Amino acid sequence: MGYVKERFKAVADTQAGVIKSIIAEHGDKVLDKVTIAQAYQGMRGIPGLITETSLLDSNEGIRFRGFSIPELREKLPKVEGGNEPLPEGLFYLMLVGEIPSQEDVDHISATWARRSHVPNYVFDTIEALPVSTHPMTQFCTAVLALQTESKFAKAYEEGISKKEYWSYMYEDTMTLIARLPRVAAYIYRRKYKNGDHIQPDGMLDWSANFAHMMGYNDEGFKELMRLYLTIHADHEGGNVSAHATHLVGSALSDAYLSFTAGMTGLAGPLHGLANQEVIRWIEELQREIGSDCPTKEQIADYIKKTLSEGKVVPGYGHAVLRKTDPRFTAQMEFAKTHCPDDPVVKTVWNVYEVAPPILESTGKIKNPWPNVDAHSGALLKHYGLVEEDFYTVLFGVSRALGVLASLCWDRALGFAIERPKSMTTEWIQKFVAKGEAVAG
Ligand code: HAX
Repeated sequence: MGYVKERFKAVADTQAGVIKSIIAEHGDKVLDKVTIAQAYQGMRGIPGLITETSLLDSNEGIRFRGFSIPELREKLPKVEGGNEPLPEGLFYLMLVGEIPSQEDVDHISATWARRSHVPNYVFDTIEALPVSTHPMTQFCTAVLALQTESKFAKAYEEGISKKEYWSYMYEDTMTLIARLPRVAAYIYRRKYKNGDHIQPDGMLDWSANFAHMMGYNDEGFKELMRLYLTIHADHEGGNVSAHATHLVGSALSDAYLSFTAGMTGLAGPLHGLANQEVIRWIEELQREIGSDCPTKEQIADYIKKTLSEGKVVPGYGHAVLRKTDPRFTAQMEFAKTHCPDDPVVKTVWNVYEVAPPILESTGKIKNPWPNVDAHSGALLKHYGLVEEDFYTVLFGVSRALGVLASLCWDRALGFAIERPKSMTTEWIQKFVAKGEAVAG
């Protein structure tokens, strides 16, 4: 067993003991009430999930094992001469609960490089789809094709004890994460670069190798990838991609099946596809105004037009956050250092100045501030990655770190199959009429 796996098992065993006594001593304590409005409106704010890897505060933003994004940028190991955190380090932190050493991060980089070989039939499966297929559909299909490699599924079929589930889930997690950049880069080169593929470079870290296989060797882009793949990794457990992965995993579906479920959710425009939508919205704005750098007045008019057409302003709003997303701020800081004069970046910053008061004035949008997706496209475009329908795949590669680390935790803690209670409107009507619960 590798030493990271051993460390994970040791902390998970301790945590399992803590949870056991919490349930024994406090299991019948009530966390919150659930209103009828919450049941109808996306279960917003109902505390009903345990996710150990990160926690979201609506005003402060995400913390990974207690560390904010600025703290991670400072404390996580970096490549020599680099300024941005290595996502390998964040994965270790989410799994083990401590900031890793440089040696730990190098160990994970090397493990992922060693496991990154993708079987040819996965590429054949991708090739069976029309090139025009959306990259997220190609990505989900490829992950499903990889499922034939699942160690968990094989072991389960052969018959294993519940106590061993975590070990096979861990192995699948490490292999799947190792292979995702190769799969994603293959889809990128297939769709946009005439199938002119680039072989991996096992000496590079996970993000730099991904950039290299997509065909980007600029050091600034590699740094962007390290930051991007770190900040998109996790956003506690209730968001669609994390929850879908966790839900499907609770049926003991393996890492490949569970992660595919998360990715089909990430592909929705109200979730991960918003990064593609933001850049399209900005380009439409530029086209309509006939300028690369529309004025704040022109942007304001365009936002009002978008709202009057009954559309959302992509990149703004959030189900939980009520302030500017710190993932937006981290990208803004990166842009200030690397590309402050880029016209798309400047437009993103101008939208940031103009949009919140307009969105707030509608009186119904609960969070008028930008989310993670409002900035990412402008940075990618700056480095030449202009194919915006690929952006959600990048998000998906990063999201694997959080949702798969969480799946390892789910199996190590022996979490139960998820099965909340649903009701019909007739049930609600009877409940309201009687003023008390009616047996379902
Ligand atoms: N533009 C226009 N209207 C918006 C809006 C926006 N950016 N954000 C919210 N609203 C509207 C909602 O559509 C809703 O309208 P109706 O009452 O007519 O249905 C109303 O304001 C109240 O919504 P809310 O309670 O503030 O927000 P929700 O929790 O329902 O939804 C969303 C959160 C993120 C889905 C929403 O803000 C949105 O659609 N934003 C634009 C898309 C986007 O950026 N998504 C990415 C979110 C981050 C993420 O998951 N990234 O992966």
